[in-house]
Amino acid sequence: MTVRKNQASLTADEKRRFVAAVVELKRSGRYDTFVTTHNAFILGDTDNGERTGHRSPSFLPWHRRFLLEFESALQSVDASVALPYWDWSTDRSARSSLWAPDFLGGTGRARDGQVMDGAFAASAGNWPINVRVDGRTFLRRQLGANVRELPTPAEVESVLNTVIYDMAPWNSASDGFRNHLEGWRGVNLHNRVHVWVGGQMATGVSPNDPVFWLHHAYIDKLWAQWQRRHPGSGYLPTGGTPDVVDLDETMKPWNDVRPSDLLDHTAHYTFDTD
Ligand code: CU1
Ligand code: CU1
Repeated sequence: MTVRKNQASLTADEKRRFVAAVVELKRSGRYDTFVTTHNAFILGDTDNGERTGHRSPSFLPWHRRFLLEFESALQSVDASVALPYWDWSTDRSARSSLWAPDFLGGTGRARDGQVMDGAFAASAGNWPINVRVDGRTFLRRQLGANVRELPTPAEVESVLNTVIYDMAPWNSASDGFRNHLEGWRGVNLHNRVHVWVGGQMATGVSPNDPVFWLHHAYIDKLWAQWQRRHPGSGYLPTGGTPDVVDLDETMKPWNDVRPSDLLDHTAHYTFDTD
């Protein structure tokens, strides 16, 4: 069984294996298919059709499935690898070991935001940005430049205490746990972290930055914590709602999985805190 660990407690060998598996997916071309899928579902989310990946109730199950596919791809390279999670509420500094050269590398240089160290620096030759929103082919970050502070543990607590999963109008204007976690309303957890990292992370092609997976692994963990705290609350809406994915409707692009299939993460993996 896959155990997802806090990235701060990974051994040097676990970090090395994770980075090597990510780089191998990039080399083989599989990595960029994930970036393309994510960007399509950012764009698709803003047209008049069904909202699936973002600004909708299925934000959490959509990303749970997306992460499962990525983790499975990593494990096809190295069966010992699991997705780590980044608890940005406690590990909240640009000097964290997360950003060290032996793991994800650090912030970008002042001139153009180019990441200069670690395996994902342009100079290391492993990490061309092929799926991009502009002409820049290098990984960029501006840690803490666009928003100063990452969410605090008290802010996380306040969101975990929200009782109702989601509510009409089931979008970025909704009250409820999903939208407060996603960040369009209230204290803003998920969106703020994307902006704090900056560079590609602040765009639809955010999976170009490997920290995307560690950020979403923590968002996924917060969903599991919320479920445990509110056993009487569940995924909403349960049925008959236009333009969003109801509990038993299938999600694009997979079309073989429903939110109701993804409510129990322990069918696939556990967290080191479970
Ligand atoms: Cu996303
Ligand atoms: Cu995200």
